[in-house]
Amino acid sequence: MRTWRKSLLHAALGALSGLVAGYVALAVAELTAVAVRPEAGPVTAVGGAAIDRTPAAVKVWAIRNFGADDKLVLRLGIVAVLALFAMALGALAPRFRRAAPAGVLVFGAVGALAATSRPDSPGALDAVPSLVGAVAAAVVLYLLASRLPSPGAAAAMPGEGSGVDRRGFVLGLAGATAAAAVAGPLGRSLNAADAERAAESRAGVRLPAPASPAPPLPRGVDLKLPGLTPFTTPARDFYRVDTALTVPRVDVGGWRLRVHGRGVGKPLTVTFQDLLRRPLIERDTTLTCVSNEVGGPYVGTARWLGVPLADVLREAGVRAPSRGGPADQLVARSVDGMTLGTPVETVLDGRDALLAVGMNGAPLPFEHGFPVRMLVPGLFGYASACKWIKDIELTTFDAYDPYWVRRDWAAKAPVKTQSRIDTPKPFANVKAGAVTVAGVAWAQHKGVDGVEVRVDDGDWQRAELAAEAGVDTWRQWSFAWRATPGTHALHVRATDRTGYVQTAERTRTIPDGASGRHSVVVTVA
Ligand SMILES: Nc1nc2c(c(=O)[nH]1)N[C@H]1C(S)=C(S)[C@@H](COP(=O)(O)O)O[C@H]1N2
Ligand SMILES: [Mo]
Repeated sequence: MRTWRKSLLHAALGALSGLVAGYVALAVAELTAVAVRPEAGPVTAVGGAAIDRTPAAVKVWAIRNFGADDKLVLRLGIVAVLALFAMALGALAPRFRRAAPAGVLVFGAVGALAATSRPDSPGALDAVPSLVGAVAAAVVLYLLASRLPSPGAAAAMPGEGSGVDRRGFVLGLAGATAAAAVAGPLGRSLNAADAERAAESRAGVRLPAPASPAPPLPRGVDLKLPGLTPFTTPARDFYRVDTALTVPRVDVGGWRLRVHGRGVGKPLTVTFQDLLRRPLIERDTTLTCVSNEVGGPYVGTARWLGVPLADVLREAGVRAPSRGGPADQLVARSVDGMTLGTPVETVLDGRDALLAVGMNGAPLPFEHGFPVRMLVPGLFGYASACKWIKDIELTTFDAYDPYWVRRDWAAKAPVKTQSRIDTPKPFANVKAGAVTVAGVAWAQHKGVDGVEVRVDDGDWQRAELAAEAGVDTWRQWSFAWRATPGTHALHVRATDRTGYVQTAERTRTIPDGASGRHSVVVTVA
């Protein structure tokens, strides 16, 4: 065999060794993470750290392009990058027998740093899975590479063939692959056992009937038109926005909520059962994300069951700032280290702020915050709706910036009055004549008073409003359009109960939510 061909072969075998070493690293790290905690696994840790450091604009872009799949795309990306680097290090390994395995350790260090830097990391222990995985991979790479001749030695190898210790290399490769193929799934299934326990604990939850049921929905809140979003969003269709790479699965038996901080005369720690023993209320409330573009999908309405947050705060001795309380910001912390800040005044002003335990008649889905989440009608989710909540600290806006505020989002974030055209869809082809234009409008805690539609540059015309469920929910609307042939732009605007007419001025989502009007272009034939 010619020398360059041999070198190529050795590099290819080296790359293969690198790939197997990378596989070993992930599998061993995953197994080690069982003993530490699942979130300390390198892919989850690096992904989480990446999310923490991603500029808001990129986050919004990722959410827009990948939707709920954004986390899967991130994971695949991390694994792909790791595989590429592992193959590159492997290809260098025959020539650099010691340096290449040392390079693997550098990767382990990156994983370890990422894991310990997460806001929910309890500390140095989180570095262990990445480091153990990296050491295992370095050993595998070193052993495999020593079965391959180094480029200089190749010519000097006696006899024919490639100069590879074939038996040793193949056995080593097969052995390492087999070990990883056992360790990885074993780790994952042991981690899954925790998730299963949490799922069982959720299945065992019996939600009591509310002391104050939701007011019955008036007839006609739901126009049930084809293409129009239903009034109540089924939990499986409810938008999901969070930074959690793996959905936290909390065993409700061990769950506690602590209430403490400035002006908390009587700090509390409550269990899930403690919450269920309190008088529960049920309310229909619309939740919106600050990252929702004009016309976007991150808004939904559900029937939430929960404990009035104001009751819990008053029991803890908290007073509103307007009554001399020393804390103006409530910081909610989740089990995954998220922090969200809410004005104390809003929670205590009489609106139905909740520690929610139920959504549409069932315990919260894991994706939406099981066992308990916060909800404050009238505020964007990032400033009020902490999922997987475990801690409430009373503090001030001056003293503390929560997660999103540190990333340049506004500290206070009331929902902006908005409206959306659901049907016809953008660029739809419709027949000339009677066409029903319909959508939803929201202005939580103010209420929607009117919706108007404009065709092209015509006059604003009043749309029909569906019945109103309450000021905290969205409202459907419809408009009977006499469509004439040609291309037309349909525009919508809402007026809320304060008399404010939705502005045409477009702003970006950051720092405090998009403004502007939704419009849809359709072709009429
Ligand atoms: N723990 C945690 N809670 C969170 C978030 C998060 O990233 N982590 N995101 C918030 C944001 S930005 C929004 S809009 C709502 C979305 O709630 P949903 O996913 O149930 O629709 O949750 C809020 N609560
Ligand atoms: Mo959000």
